[in-house]
Amino acid sequence: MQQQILILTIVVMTLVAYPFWRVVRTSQHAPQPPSPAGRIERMRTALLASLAVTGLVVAVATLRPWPHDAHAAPGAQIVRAVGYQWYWELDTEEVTAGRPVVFEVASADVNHGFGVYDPSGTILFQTQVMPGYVNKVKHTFTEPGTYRVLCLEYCGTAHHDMIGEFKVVAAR
Ligand SMILES: [Cu+2]
Repeated sequence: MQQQILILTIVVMTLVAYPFWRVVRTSQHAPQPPSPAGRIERMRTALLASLAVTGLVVAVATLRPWPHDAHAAPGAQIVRAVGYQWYWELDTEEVTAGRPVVFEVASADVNHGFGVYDPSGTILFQTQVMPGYVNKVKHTFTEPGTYRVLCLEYCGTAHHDMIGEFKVVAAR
């Protein structure tokens, strides 16, 4: 499903970008009046181009460890989690550090957000929890401890109470 969404996103982005590209291409063919501010224009163009390249590089670099590319690697631990108003049900209470964990997350009722926090309360990753979908997110825990799952999508009166827990234990 995520693969199809990615392909759809790229296709739609291409369709949206095409008219802009056409306008830019067409405007370059129009005769340019001699401009005293030509140097500034060139600098502006260079700045915009460098910003675009920087943005692309940063986006690709930060998405490289793509957490949603959660194909079950050999040796991965699978944790199935279901969100309910207002609690989490995890089919595993303990995972092992140093081996990838694939969380398969679903909802029994409304939209929730599956946010995993380390023992110090720092969020590690999150994924959306939607009725009718199983979203996968992969993470390899390095530190043993008690981790918490908090709902990150307002889902009703006891949303704040929606806290789950699991343990990460050292590899034996
Ligand atoms: Cu919630």
